[in-house]
Amino acid sequence: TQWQIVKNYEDILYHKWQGLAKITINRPHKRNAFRPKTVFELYEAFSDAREDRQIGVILLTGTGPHTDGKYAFCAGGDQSVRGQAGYLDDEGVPRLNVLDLQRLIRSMPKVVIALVAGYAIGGGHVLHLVCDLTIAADNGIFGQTGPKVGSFDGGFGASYLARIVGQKKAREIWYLCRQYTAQEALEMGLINCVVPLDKLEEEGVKWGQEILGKSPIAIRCLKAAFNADCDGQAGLQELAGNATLLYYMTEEGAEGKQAFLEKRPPNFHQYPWLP
Ligand code: 2NE
Repeated sequence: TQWQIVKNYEDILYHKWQGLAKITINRPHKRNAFRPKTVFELYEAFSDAREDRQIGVILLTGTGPHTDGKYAFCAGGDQSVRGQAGYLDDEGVPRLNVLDLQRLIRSMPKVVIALVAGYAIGGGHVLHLVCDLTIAADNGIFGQTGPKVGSFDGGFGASYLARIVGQKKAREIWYLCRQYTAQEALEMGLINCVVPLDKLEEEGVKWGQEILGKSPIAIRCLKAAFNADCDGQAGLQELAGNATLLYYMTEEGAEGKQAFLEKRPPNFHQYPWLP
Protein backbone atom coordinates (compact mmCIF):
# COMPACT_ATOMS: atom_id res chain seq x y z
CA THR A 1 0.00 0.00 0.00
CA GLN A 2 1.17 3.50 -0.82
CA TRP A 3 -0.68 5.64 1.67
CA GLN A 4 -0.90 9.33 0.72
CA ILE A 5 -1.05 11.94 3.48
CA VAL A 6 -4.33 13.86 3.22
CA LYS A 7 -3.63 16.57 5.78
CA ASN A 8 -1.24 17.11 8.67
CA TYR A 9 -2.79 17.16 12.12
CA GLU A 10 -1.36 17.45 15.63
CA ASP A 11 -2.97 14.40 17.28
CA ILE A 12 -3.85 12.13 14.36
CA LEU A 13 -2.51 10.89 11.02
CA TYR A 14 -4.80 10.82 7.98
CA HIS A 15 -4.04 8.84 4.84
CA LYS A 16 -5.86 7.59 1.75
CA TRP A 17 -5.08 4.96 -0.85
CA GLN A 18 -7.26 3.42 -3.57
CA GLY A 19 -10.71 3.76 -1.97
CA LEU A 20 -9.43 3.27 1.58
CA ALA A 21 -8.88 5.93 4.24
CA LYS A 22 -6.71 5.30 7.29
CA ILE A 23 -7.14 7.41 10.40
CA THR A 24 -4.55 6.88 13.13
CA ILE A 25 -4.67 8.27 16.67
CA ASN A 26 -1.14 9.51 17.20
CA ARG A 27 -0.53 10.01 20.93
CA PRO A 28 1.44 6.86 21.78
CA HIS A 29 2.95 8.47 24.91
CA LYS A 30 -0.62 8.53 26.30
CA ARG A 31 -1.55 5.07 24.98
CA ASN A 32 -3.44 7.07 22.31
CA ALA A 33 -5.89 8.55 24.84
CA PHE A 34 -7.93 11.34 23.27
CA ARG A 35 -8.24 14.96 24.35
CA PRO A 36 -10.95 17.21 22.85
CA LYS A 37 -8.54 18.34 20.11
CA THR A 38 -7.88 14.71 19.12
CA VAL A 39 -11.61 14.16 18.78
CA PHE A 40 -12.15 17.35 16.75
CA GLU A 41 -9.40 16.20 14.38
CA LEU A 42 -10.87 12.69 14.16
CA TYR A 43 -14.30 14.19 13.46
CA GLU A 44 -12.88 16.34 10.66
CA ALA A 45 -11.04 13.42 9.06
CA PHE A 46 -14.07 11.12 9.28
CA SER A 47 -16.26 13.89 7.79
CA ASP A 48 -13.78 14.27 4.92
CA ALA A 49 -13.79 10.51 4.31
CA ARG A 50 -17.57 10.52 4.37
CA GLU A 51 -17.69 13.29 1.75
CA ASP A 52 -15.08 11.69 -0.54
CA ARG A 53 -16.96 9.63 -3.14
CA GLN A 54 -13.86 7.56 -3.85
CA ILE A 55 -13.67 6.32 -0.25
CA GLY A 56 -15.77 3.34 0.81
CA VAL A 57 -13.89 1.96 3.80
CA ILE A 58 -12.16 3.71 6.69
CA LEU A 59 -9.56 1.99 8.87
CA LEU A 60 -9.32 3.41 12.41
CA THR A 61 -6.17 2.56 14.33
CA GLY A 62 -3.54 3.85 16.77
CA THR A 63 0.17 4.58 16.42
CA GLY A 64 2.45 2.02 17.99
CA PRO A 65 4.61 0.89 19.54
CA HIS A 66 5.49 3.59 22.08
CA THR A 67 9.15 3.91 23.16
CA ASP A 68 8.47 1.35 25.94
CA GLY A 69 7.49 -1.17 23.26
CA LYS A 70 3.78 -1.20 24.14
CA TYR A 71 0.91 -0.81 21.68
CA ALA A 72 -2.46 0.91 22.06
CA PHE A 73 -5.49 1.41 19.88
CA CYS A 74 -6.85 4.00 22.34
CA ALA A 75 -6.98 4.33 26.14
CA GLY A 76 -10.09 6.55 26.20
CA GLY A 77 -10.45 10.10 27.46
CA ASP A 78 -7.20 11.84 28.48
CA GLN A 79 -7.52 11.91 32.27
CA SER A 80 -4.91 14.65 32.57
CA VAL A 81 -7.26 17.19 30.93
CA ARG A 82 -10.41 15.95 32.62
CA GLY A 83 -12.00 18.87 34.44
CA GLN A 84 -15.13 19.19 36.53
CA ALA A 85 -17.59 18.81 33.67
CA GLY A 86 -15.74 16.96 30.94
CA TYR A 87 -12.45 16.95 29.08
CA LEU A 88 -11.07 20.50 28.76
CA ASP A 89 -10.14 21.92 25.38
CA ASP A 90 -7.46 24.61 24.83
CA GLU A 91 -9.91 27.31 25.95
CA GLY A 92 -10.89 25.41 29.08
CA VAL A 93 -14.33 24.43 27.73
CA PRO A 94 -15.39 21.03 29.12
CA ARG A 95 -16.34 18.56 26.40
CA LEU A 96 -17.55 15.00 25.79
CA ASN A 97 -17.22 15.44 22.04
CA VAL A 98 -16.28 11.79 21.55
CA LEU A 99 -20.03 11.11 21.66
CA ASP A 100 -20.42 13.14 18.43
CA LEU A 101 -17.63 11.05 16.89
CA GLN A 102 -19.34 7.81 17.96
CA ARG A 103 -22.54 8.91 16.19
CA LEU A 104 -20.64 9.93 13.03
CA ILE A 105 -18.84 6.58 12.82
CA ARG A 106 -22.10 4.71 13.24
CA SER A 107 -24.22 6.78 10.89
CA MET A 108 -21.78 7.45 8.02
CA PRO A 109 -22.81 5.27 5.07
CA LYS A 110 -19.36 3.70 4.69
CA VAL A 111 -17.70 0.81 6.47
CA VAL A 112 -15.44 1.65 9.42
CA ILE A 113 -12.99 -1.06 10.51
CA ALA A 114 -11.13 -0.78 13.83
CA LEU A 115 -7.61 -2.23 13.71
CA VAL A 116 -6.70 -2.89 17.34
CA ALA A 117 -3.13 -3.50 18.49
CA GLY A 118 -2.63 -3.37 22.25
CA TYR A 119 -5.05 -1.54 24.51
CA ALA A 120 -8.63 -0.70 23.55
CA ILE A 121 -9.67 0.54 26.96
CA GLY A 122 -12.39 2.81 28.41
CA GLY A 123 -13.65 5.31 25.83
CA GLY A 124 -11.14 3.70 23.46
CA HIS A 125 -12.96 0.41 23.84
CA VAL A 126 -16.25 2.12 22.98
CA LEU A 127 -14.62 3.55 19.84
CA HIS A 128 -13.78 0.09 18.48
CA LEU A 129 -17.25 -1.05 19.54
CA VAL A 130 -19.05 1.52 17.39
CA CYS A 131 -16.97 0.61 14.32
CA ASP A 132 -18.67 -1.79 11.89
CA LEU A 133 -15.94 -4.39 12.22
CA THR A 134 -12.94 -4.98 14.48
CA ILE A 135 -9.77 -6.80 13.52
CA ALA A 136 -7.40 -7.34 16.44
CA ALA A 137 -3.73 -8.14 16.65
CA ASP A 138 -2.85 -11.04 18.93
CA ASN A 139 -1.65 -8.51 21.53
CA GLY A 140 -5.06 -6.80 21.68
CA ILE A 141 -6.42 -6.03 25.16
CA PHE A 142 -10.03 -5.04 25.66
CA GLY A 143 -11.92 -3.58 28.61
CA GLN A 144 -13.87 -0.81 30.28
CA THR A 145 -12.55 1.15 33.27
CA GLY A 146 -15.33 3.64 34.07
CA PRO A 147 -16.33 2.50 37.58
CA LYS A 148 -12.62 2.36 38.47
CA VAL A 149 -11.75 5.86 37.29
CA GLY A 150 -15.00 7.68 38.02
CA SER A 151 -16.70 7.58 34.64
CA PHE A 152 -19.14 5.55 32.57
CA ASP A 153 -20.62 5.46 29.08
CA GLY A 154 -24.31 4.60 29.38
CA GLY A 155 -24.88 5.16 25.66
CA PHE A 156 -23.51 2.83 23.00
CA GLY A 157 -20.87 1.81 25.57
CA ALA A 158 -23.49 0.00 27.64
CA SER A 159 -26.54 -0.87 25.54
CA TYR A 160 -24.79 -1.58 22.25
CA LEU A 161 -22.12 -3.60 24.07
CA ALA A 162 -24.94 -5.67 25.59
CA ARG A 163 -26.44 -6.21 22.10
CA ILE A 164 -23.09 -7.56 20.97
CA VAL A 165 -21.92 -9.73 23.87
CA GLY A 166 -25.19 -10.21 25.81
CA GLN A 167 -26.43 -8.65 29.04
CA LYS A 168 -24.50 -10.84 31.48
CA LYS A 169 -21.15 -10.38 29.77
CA ALA A 170 -21.66 -6.63 29.28
CA ARG A 171 -22.43 -6.21 32.99
CA GLU A 172 -19.35 -8.26 33.87
CA ILE A 173 -17.18 -6.10 31.62
CA TRP A 174 -18.43 -2.84 33.20
CA TYR A 175 -18.84 -3.92 36.83
CA LEU A 176 -15.48 -5.71 37.20
CA CYS A 177 -13.36 -3.58 34.83
CA ARG A 178 -11.24 -6.57 33.85
CA GLN A 179 -9.01 -6.77 30.80
CA TYR A 180 -9.67 -9.41 28.13
CA THR A 181 -7.29 -10.85 25.56
CA ALA A 182 -7.99 -10.70 21.84
CA GLN A 183 -8.78 -14.42 21.90
CA GLU A 184 -11.32 -13.91 24.71
CA ALA A 185 -12.82 -10.95 22.84
CA LEU A 186 -13.18 -13.14 19.74
CA GLU A 187 -14.89 -15.88 21.72
CA MET A 188 -17.47 -13.44 23.10
CA GLY A 189 -18.26 -12.04 19.62
CA LEU A 190 -16.79 -8.62 20.48
CA ILE A 191 -14.41 -8.64 17.49
CA ASN A 192 -14.29 -10.25 14.05
CA CYS A 193 -10.88 -11.88 13.95
CA VAL A 194 -7.40 -12.06 15.46
CA VAL A 195 -4.23 -11.91 13.38
CA PRO A 196 -0.50 -11.73 14.16
CA LEU A 197 0.56 -8.18 15.05
CA ASP A 198 2.69 -7.73 11.93
CA LYS A 199 -0.27 -8.72 9.72
CA LEU A 200 -2.82 -6.30 11.25
CA GLU A 201 -2.79 -3.56 8.64
CA GLU A 202 -2.42 -6.06 5.79
CA GLU A 203 -5.54 -7.89 6.99
CA GLY A 204 -7.45 -4.58 7.38
CA VAL A 205 -6.53 -3.60 3.82
CA LYS A 206 -7.59 -7.05 2.57
CA TRP A 207 -11.01 -6.82 4.25
CA GLY A 208 -11.36 -3.24 3.01
CA GLN A 209 -10.57 -4.20 -0.59
CA GLU A 210 -13.06 -7.05 -0.45
CA ILE A 211 -15.78 -4.64 0.74
CA LEU A 212 -14.83 -2.09 -1.96
CA GLY A 213 -15.77 -4.68 -4.60
CA LYS A 214 -19.37 -4.73 -3.31
CA SER A 215 -22.36 -2.51 -4.12
CA PRO A 216 -22.10 0.85 -2.25
CA ILE A 217 -25.88 1.25 -1.97
CA ALA A 218 -26.39 -2.30 -0.70
CA ILE A 219 -23.71 -1.75 1.97
CA ARG A 220 -25.15 1.67 2.81
CA CYS A 221 -28.68 0.29 3.32
CA LEU A 222 -27.41 -2.72 5.29
CA LYS A 223 -25.44 -0.49 7.67
CA ALA A 224 -28.53 1.68 8.17
CA ALA A 225 -30.66 -1.43 8.72
CA PHE A 226 -28.29 -2.82 11.35
CA ASN A 227 -28.32 0.59 13.06
CA ALA A 228 -32.10 0.96 12.88
CA ASP A 229 -32.58 -2.17 14.96
CA CYS A 230 -30.60 -0.62 17.84
CA ASP A 231 -31.02 3.12 17.43
CA GLY A 232 -34.78 3.64 17.62
CA GLN A 233 -36.11 6.64 15.70
CA ALA A 234 -32.60 7.91 14.91
CA GLY A 235 -31.91 4.55 13.26
CA LEU A 236 -35.20 4.65 11.37
CA GLN A 237 -34.42 8.19 10.16
CA GLU A 238 -31.13 6.92 8.74
CA LEU A 239 -32.74 3.93 7.03
CA ALA A 240 -35.61 6.04 5.69
CA GLY A 241 -33.11 8.60 4.38
CA ASN A 242 -31.66 5.84 2.23
CA ALA A 243 -35.11 4.92 0.97
CA THR A 244 -35.64 8.57 -0.04
CA LEU A 245 -32.28 8.62 -1.81
CA LEU A 246 -33.25 5.52 -3.80
CA TYR A 247 -36.71 6.98 -4.58
CA TYR A 248 -35.09 10.16 -5.96
CA MET A 249 -33.06 7.92 -8.24
CA THR A 250 -36.20 6.41 -9.82
CA GLU A 251 -38.19 7.81 -12.79
CA GLU A 252 -41.30 7.77 -10.64
CA GLY A 253 -39.70 10.00 -8.01
CA ALA A 254 -38.23 12.29 -10.64
CA GLU A 255 -41.67 12.68 -12.32
CA GLY A 256 -43.06 14.44 -9.22
CA LYS A 257 -40.25 16.98 -9.22
CA GLN A 258 -40.33 17.44 -13.00
CA ALA A 259 -44.09 18.08 -13.00
CA PHE A 260 -43.72 20.70 -10.29
CA LEU A 261 -40.94 22.48 -12.16
CA GLU A 262 -42.98 22.36 -15.44
CA LYS A 263 -46.09 23.64 -13.61
CA ARG A 264 -48.23 20.63 -14.72
CA PRO A 265 -50.03 17.86 -12.80
CA PRO A 266 -47.80 14.82 -12.16
CA ASN A 267 -48.44 11.75 -14.34
CA PHE A 268 -48.02 8.84 -11.96
CA HIS A 269 -50.45 6.63 -13.99
CA GLN A 270 -47.53 5.18 -15.95
CA TYR A 271 -46.17 3.56 -12.76
CA PRO A 272 -47.68 0.31 -11.41
CA TRP A 273 -48.99 -0.36 -7.89
CA LEU A 274 -46.71 -3.36 -7.41
CA PRO A 275 -48.03 -6.25 -5.27
C1 2NE B 1 -4.30 1.62 29.10
C2 2NE B 1 -3.60 1.15 30.35
C3 2NE B 1 -4.26 -0.13 30.89
C4 2NE B 1 -2.13 0.84 29.99
O1 2NE B 1 -1.41 0.49 31.13
P1 2NE B 1 0.20 0.48 31.09
O2 2NE B 1 0.65 0.03 32.44
O3 2NE B 1 0.67 -0.25 29.89
O4 2NE B 1 0.65 1.99 30.83
P2 2NE B 1 0.59 3.26 31.80
O5 2NE B 1 1.90 3.41 32.49
O6 2NE B 1 -0.62 3.25 32.66
O7 2NE B 1 0.40 4.43 30.73
C5 2NE B 1 1.48 4.90 29.96
C6 2NE B 1 1.35 6.40 29.88
O8 2NE B 1 0.11 6.72 29.24
C7 2NE B 1 -0.66 7.54 30.09
C8 2NE B 1 -0.21 7.19 31.49
O9 2NE B 1 -0.54 8.20 32.39
C9 2NE B 1 1.30 7.01 31.31
O10 2NE B 1 1.89 8.30 31.23
P3 2NE B 1 3.30 8.58 31.95
O11 2NE B 1 3.15 8.20 33.40
O12 2NE B 1 4.28 7.71 31.22
O13 2NE B 1 3.53 10.04 31.73
N1 2NE B 1 -2.08 7.24 29.91
C10 2NE B 1 -2.64 6.06 29.65
N2 2NE B 1 -3.96 6.15 29.57
C11 2NE B 1 -4.25 7.45 29.76
C12 2NE B 1 -5.44 8.19 29.79
N3 2NE B 1 -6.66 7.62 29.56
N4 2NE B 1 -5.37 9.51 30.04
C13 2NE B 1 -4.19 10.11 30.25
N5 2NE B 1 -3.01 9.46 30.23
C14 2NE B 1 -3.06 8.15 29.98
C15 2NE B 1 -3.58 2.23 31.46
O14 2NE B 1 -2.77 3.29 31.05
C16 2NE B 1 -4.95 2.74 31.80
O15 2NE B 1 -5.70 2.10 32.50
N6 2NE B 1 -5.27 3.96 31.32
C17 2NE B 1 -6.47 4.67 31.70
C18 2NE B 1 -7.66 4.13 30.95
C19 2NE B 1 -8.90 4.92 31.33
O16 2NE B 1 -9.37 4.81 32.43
N7 2NE B 1 -9.44 5.75 30.41
C20 2NE B 1 -10.51 6.65 30.67
C21 2NE B 1 -11.85 5.94 30.77
S1 2NE B 1 -13.23 7.04 30.83
C22 2NE B 1 -13.47 7.45 29.17
O17 2NE B 1 -12.64 7.17 28.37
C23 2NE B 1 -14.72 8.15 28.75
C24 2NE B 1 -15.94 7.85 29.28
O18 2NE B 1 -16.04 6.90 30.21
C25 2NE B 1 -17.10 8.53 28.89
C26 2NE B 1 -17.01 9.49 27.91
C27 2NE B 1 -15.77 9.79 27.37
C28 2NE B 1 -14.64 9.11 27.77
